[in-house]
Amino acid sequence: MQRILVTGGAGFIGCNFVHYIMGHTPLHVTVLDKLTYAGNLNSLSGLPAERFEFVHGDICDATLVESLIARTDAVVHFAAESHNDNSLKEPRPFVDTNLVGTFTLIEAARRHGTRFHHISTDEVYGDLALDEPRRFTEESVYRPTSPYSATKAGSDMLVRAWVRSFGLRATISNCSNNYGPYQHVEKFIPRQITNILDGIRPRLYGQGSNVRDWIHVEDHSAAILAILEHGEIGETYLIGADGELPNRIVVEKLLLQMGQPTDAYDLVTDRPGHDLRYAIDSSKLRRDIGWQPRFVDFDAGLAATVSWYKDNEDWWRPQKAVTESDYAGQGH
Ligand code: NAD
Ligand code: TDX
Repeated sequence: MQRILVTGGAGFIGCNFVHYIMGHTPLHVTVLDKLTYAGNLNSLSGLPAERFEFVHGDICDATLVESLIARTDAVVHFAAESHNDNSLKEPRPFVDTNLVGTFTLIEAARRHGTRFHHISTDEVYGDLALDEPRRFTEESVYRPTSPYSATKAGSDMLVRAWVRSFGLRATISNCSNNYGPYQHVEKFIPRQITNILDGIRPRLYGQGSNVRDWIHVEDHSAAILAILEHGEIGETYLIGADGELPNRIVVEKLLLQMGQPTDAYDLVTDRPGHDLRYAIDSSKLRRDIGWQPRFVDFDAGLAATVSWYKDNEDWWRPQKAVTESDYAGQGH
């Protein structure tokens, strides 16, 4: 394997993965990204031209996808519409990119016999009760609840069918909530950090009791590379770092770290259909591939993330006002 195609490489997890690959392998990386509101070329600045190429385009463009896959050894597919709140407002782009885009990529990959890794989410499994001892495993039943998670579930099913029917050489990973640098300010943690920096009180949906299972984005990148190198074709791997926390606790930690009273937040209108709790059992990945998370101290990871947003206002500032005015329109 010498050349990889990374779709969605100008987004949050994609760009972190590209930086990880540059630092940990000799691979050549081509990024294919449409640069939607969520894509940012500044996240990829300074990469060595001899090992990195950026292509501005749509994963639904079959001709472009065909030409790129013809000259690549493996595809790592991140590109997606990724935000639940947007999917509740305007689902169409989710169907186009997450379903038709994935279909377009796997059609080309099967024609060329190209190794394919599909990036997905724990949200395909629906949600868990707060007091349920069970966590999601690779055997859990698919029960997506939002337009976002339904289209991600559909894309997983397409990949599985292409493996079985056409011999596509694919693996799938379903990861829990990521945090770290370069995450769009629409998402929970960067929204609250940049709100506090701007003197706006953090906004918790509902009662703030929903639980998310946090993993540092660099641990996600390491897991993807390990699966690409050592994963078994046709297999699904769940990625998680045992980082379950209620949203309210995360906001209290941020307020404390940023020198504010820990009750200086507001409860706002809940998200319709808001999933209660996600929790990942990543035993298979740890056992079969030998991966382990390195960022196990959440408070330290959060503090580093706060520092990153303080030091990189130029990166997030252009998106902040439009994101907040969009949220205001939704009562959030
Ligand atoms: P993101 O929204 O930050 O980035 C998505 C990227 O895809 C952007 O650069 C955007 O321009 C690009 N894109 C969108 N539509 C495209 C199209 N039609 N053609 C080409 N490029 C297109 O998303 P993210 O948070 O980095 O998520 C990346 C992947 O990881 C997604 O597949 C998501 O479902 C999955 N995932 C995310 C999380 C999380 O916590 N953020 C957790 C598990 C899985
Ligand atoms: O202002 C907010 N207040 C709030 O309480 C925002 C933006 C969110 N929330 C809550 C909703 C969720 O319970 O915080 C939690 C996290 O919200 P998001 O950042 O929107 O993430 P989530 O809906 O959990 O989905 C994320 O993880 C799984 C990613 O956006 C998905 O792409 C990924 O698949």
